[in-house]
Amino acid sequence: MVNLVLVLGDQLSNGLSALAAANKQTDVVVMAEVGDEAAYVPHHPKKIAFIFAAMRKFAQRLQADGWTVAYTRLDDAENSGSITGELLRRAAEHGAAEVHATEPGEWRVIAALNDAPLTIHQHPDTRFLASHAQFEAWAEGRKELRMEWFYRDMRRQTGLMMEGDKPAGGKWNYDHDNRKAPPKIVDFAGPMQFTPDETVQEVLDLVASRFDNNFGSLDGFAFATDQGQARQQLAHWITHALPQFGDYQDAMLEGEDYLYHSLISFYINAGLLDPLEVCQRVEQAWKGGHAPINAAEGFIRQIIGWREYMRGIYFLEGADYTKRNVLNHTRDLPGLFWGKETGMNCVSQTVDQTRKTAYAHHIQRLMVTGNFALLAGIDPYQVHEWYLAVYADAYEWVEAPNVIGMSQFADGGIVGSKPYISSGNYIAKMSNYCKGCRYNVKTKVGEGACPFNLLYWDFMDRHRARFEKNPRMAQMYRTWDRMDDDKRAKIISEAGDWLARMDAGEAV
Ligand code: FAD
Ligand code: DLZ
Ligand code: SF4
Repeated sequence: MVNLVLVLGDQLSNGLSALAAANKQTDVVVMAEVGDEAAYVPHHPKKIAFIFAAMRKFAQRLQADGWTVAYTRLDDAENSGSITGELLRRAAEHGAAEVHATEPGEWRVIAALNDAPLTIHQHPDTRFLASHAQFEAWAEGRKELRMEWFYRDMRRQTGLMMEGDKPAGGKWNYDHDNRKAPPKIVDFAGPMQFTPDETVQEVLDLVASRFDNNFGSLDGFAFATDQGQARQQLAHWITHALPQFGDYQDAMLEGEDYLYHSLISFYINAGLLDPLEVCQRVEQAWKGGHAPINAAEGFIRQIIGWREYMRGIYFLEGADYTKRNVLNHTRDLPGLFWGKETGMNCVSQTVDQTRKTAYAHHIQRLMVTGNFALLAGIDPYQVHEWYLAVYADAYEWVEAPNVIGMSQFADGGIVGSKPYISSGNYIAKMSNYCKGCRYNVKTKVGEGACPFNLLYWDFMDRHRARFEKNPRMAQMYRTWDRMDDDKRAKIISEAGDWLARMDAGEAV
């Protein structure tokens, strides 16, 4: 009996549960580059190129390892254009009875597999530390699902940076030491650059010819595209940047796209790196005295804490999560997210970097573009689709809770206890963007006022009923109330005018 084994573009892992459930001698692995997956949002060309190149190389590896692989290229004449279409076609071709799949990371694809007229076994995705049942049990009966408590359980479960049942160094969390303003000089040259080999070059030509109209540049593609290269990037980053990672985790510097960040989310999320192994390597570096505790703990928390927690929330909350909009924000996503000119240097730098690299680090995503979208009242579903499209590490299970939850507060406070909003002050403190800006961050209202300053108070005022009782926001409402009436009215009126000009397509 022949069965099929489905391997999706973000499931490029040796120990994948679908492969473990199959028989190498008799079964056929199905991998397919399909129009549906390439177009459910207008993905950045670098993201598509990365996924297709990594898929092709993973298929080659499986074949070398003795598997039979039925691989569909995007431009194959028989390509049906969808994952289920390809499964049906291959099932008929090989007379296959059933399909082994690993549960996809998106409700849309899970539903498509459930609805297909085939017997498809969706095995749990064991590349994560916490199963759905485990996360549900953790969430059960809690009033608030705070990441910190979940993270501590993950530390205990993995034993990472633990001394018996106590956290190494006596504290669970060293975040306090991870908020330094940007350094004068960044002594890390950034991620490794991998020259495209023949497989990658072929994909680049395909993507250039088919996805030329998508937002994003394909120029200078130098991502790792297989497990060996991804491991090299990890080792390179541990050697050269991990020691500084903690200190400057939240900093932003014009012209420094990467600072001390690891740039491994592309690889972990596609399956080329194993998250636990990554954390063990970082723990070893700390134990060997190569990196300070705040760097190692800060990094490990992102992976076994935030990453796992976000996935838990996505699957706990269900398929309607991306449609949540508790703040009733309805403004259309303005053109400046797609590169239209704006005088806001922080936004323009972040969007342009995104266009060039398909990457921005956490604080750029949260406190520049995300903060702006939230303050401006943009429809969170449109914001979600933008993030899903433009970042090479974006798959819905991780992107949606970060955007709908953490960044846009559209889930009403499941992920965050208060909205991540700030005036221009935060950006001025954590970056040098304001120096090159048309606006003045110190100006709160009137000529040249930083839009983040105007929009911040406008947001606070619009959402007073919801937030004024939030103890973490009460102080800001007191500050607002201390301003005289004229000033408050002027801020509201200028914010409205500024937004109207943006909506009308002016280069604000
Ligand atoms: P580093 O800063 O070096 O961090 C190390 C690793 O920790 C990352 O590789 C990632 O695996 C993990 N990590 C850190 N923060 C998070 C987080 N909040 N959620 C999940 N994992 C985390 N991350 C994605 O992987 N895909 C997304 O689509 C995505 N969308 C985001 C959207 C918004 C609005 C925000 C605020 C954050 C988003 N993140 C997303 C989280 C974070 O920005 C990226 O994981 C990180 O920037 C990736 O770059 P890096 O590998 O250099 O990370
Ligand atoms: C993101 C993506 C893209 C662009 N293309 C493909 C593809 O052609 N074939 C495929 O198997 N997977 C692709 N992916 C990844 C899927 O969209 C991803 O597996 C689902 O969204 C579930 O996370
Ligand atoms: Fe951004 Fe305001 Fe600073 Fe300009 S002044 S870079 S808009 S925070």
